[in-house]
Amino acid sequence: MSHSTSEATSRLTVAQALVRFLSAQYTARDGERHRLITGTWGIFGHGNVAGIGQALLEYSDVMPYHQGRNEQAMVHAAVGHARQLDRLSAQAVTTSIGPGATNLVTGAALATVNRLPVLLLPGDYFATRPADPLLQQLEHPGQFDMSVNDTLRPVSRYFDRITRPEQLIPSALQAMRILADPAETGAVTLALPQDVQAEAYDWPEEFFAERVWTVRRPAPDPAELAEAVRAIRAAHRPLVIAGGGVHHSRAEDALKALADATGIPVAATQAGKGSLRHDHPADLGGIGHTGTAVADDLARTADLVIGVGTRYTDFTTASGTLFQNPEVRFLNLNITAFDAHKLAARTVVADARAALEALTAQLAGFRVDPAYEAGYRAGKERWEQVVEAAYRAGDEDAVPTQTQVLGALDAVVGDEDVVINAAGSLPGDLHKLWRTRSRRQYHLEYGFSCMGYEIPAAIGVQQAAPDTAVWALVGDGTYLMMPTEIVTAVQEGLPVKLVLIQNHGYASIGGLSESVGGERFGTAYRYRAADGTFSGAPLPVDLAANAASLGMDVLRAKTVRELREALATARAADAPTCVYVETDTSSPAPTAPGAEAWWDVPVAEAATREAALRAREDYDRQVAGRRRHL
Ligand SMILES: Cc1ncc(C[n+]2csc(CCOP(=O)(O)OP(=O)(O)O)c2C)c(N)n1
Ligand SMILES: [Mg+2]
Repeated sequence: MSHSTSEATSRLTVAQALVRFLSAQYTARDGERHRLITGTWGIFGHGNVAGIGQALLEYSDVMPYHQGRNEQAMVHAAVGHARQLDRLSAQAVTTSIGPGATNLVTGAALATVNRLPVLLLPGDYFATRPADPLLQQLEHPGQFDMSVNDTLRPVSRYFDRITRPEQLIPSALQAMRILADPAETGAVTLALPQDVQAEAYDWPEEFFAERVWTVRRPAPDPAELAEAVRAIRAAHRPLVIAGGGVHHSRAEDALKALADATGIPVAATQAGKGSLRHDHPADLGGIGHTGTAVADDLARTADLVIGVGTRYTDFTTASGTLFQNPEVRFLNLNITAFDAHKLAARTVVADARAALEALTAQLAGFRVDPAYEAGYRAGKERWEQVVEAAYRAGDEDAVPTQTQVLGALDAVVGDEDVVINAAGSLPGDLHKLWRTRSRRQYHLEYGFSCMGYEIPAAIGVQQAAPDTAVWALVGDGTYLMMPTEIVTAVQEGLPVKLVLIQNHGYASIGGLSESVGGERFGTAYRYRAADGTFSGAPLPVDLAANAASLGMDVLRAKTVRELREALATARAADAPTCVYVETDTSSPAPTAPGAEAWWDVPVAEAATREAALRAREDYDRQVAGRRRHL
């Protein structure tokens, strides 16, 4: 930036300067340039209507505006968008003061947990404080500089409050740095006091110049790489765990090259599934609590676990019980040192693609034992039979089970279709069963597993991939939590597809409750019965009619046959379309394969009820299997 006193300036409000600045930011990776902020979501109130709102109007030719219905949902849409675009682009979200701002907290946490960029622009109380308290202001008598926006601090990777115009320049630059940093990214918050938003200032012209932020690919350190190569060459039963970092880095081809050359098998976390195509001979599908039998069996006996871009959540490690080989060691390739060091691993702190390419080059001549390879290939074939059995529909005129819904969807999707889900019983079923055909097809938000993510995320993905079929899979509980953005899809003419599965409550938490001695307490959507429990008839809600009332085309499918037809119609539709299906939950035999590995949900250590006492005995047995990897 020039420091000459005669530099050109523009007199703009802080809000105008921010919007104009954001419209000139770009990322670059692998020789391609992308708009960093492709659009701004907004819900207006007194805290942003005259500042940011006026600025978005003034700059609507360079900054697209999207209208949302719920602030949390706008963040979900932005997160879905950023994920689809490999974090090379993001969206901004502006809100009013008070409730509009606090509605961001859940979305911000989701973004930060999943390492996905979003720029949050909540309004804030007057910096000049002429008439406190203003509408919706929380007064803290002992901490006068506090506002409800401070709730965003712990869930943001960067937070600043712009209390003077000139503060915007360094802060906006820092905000872009974090958004574009593959190791640091997440929710970035610039809280904007409403008087400051409207204040004019003479901005140096250079502030608005096009700026390109390199999304770097740090190469592995040679010493770390040499250690990694030595460890792999010495391993007898190596296993790769592919995490979300593989996708973010676009490292799928590099991973495939490693698997092709070495025969090392690849299991995937929820975020990493699809790193290899499902039919690649080294792809073992999901790992951990919701993993496949072949992946979890290998994990139990692996002597070297190679984590690539994974955070090792409790689902992946089966709460510390999965890796049972007494000799097991870990080697982690990760762009963040924090994650690389988990499980006392050997580390390669680097970009996933750069690290995988370097490893493959240096592993020339190495291949796993043929017996090991033949063993996991046989296990993979056995698991494919499990998937077939879960998908198969015996009677086309019967009410489908949930796994038959997935089977019908599997038959209708194209290779590039995107399937979105976040919470309920679907994440487990999908992790075990879904046959992922392309790198961005499997879109599971499981870092925060937030009910309500799916529909708004589908909008954000559809904006990023206009010609792709985008499916949001939601349970009835999830639908009831956040159906609001259907209206946004209708308004924008985005042909998102919704598969709405009605099973009258929480199949997921109901099953979990039963297994931990909770006797399904509070997990069914039923009338309160005479004995005071929710064990009456299912509630008479008609979610299909609800979706139709919000403007969706709705297809009700009562049988497997009708479901197939409805899914095919939805896939071809050019308007937002909902396929509504009530699933058969009456069959005592579960249609989804059971868990292959444990998950730690602590059970009551003291109870009067038999179910809890029995569950605790099992719990104590499981805990005894936990290992500490040092
Ligand atoms: C916002 C939010 N609140 C609570 C939970 C805990 N939770 C996980 S799954 C679930 C029930 C989901 O019900 P539904 O969407 O009907 O799916 P189903 O379990 O029936 O498959 C709940 C309450 C969550 N994940 N997210
Ligand atoms: Mg349900």
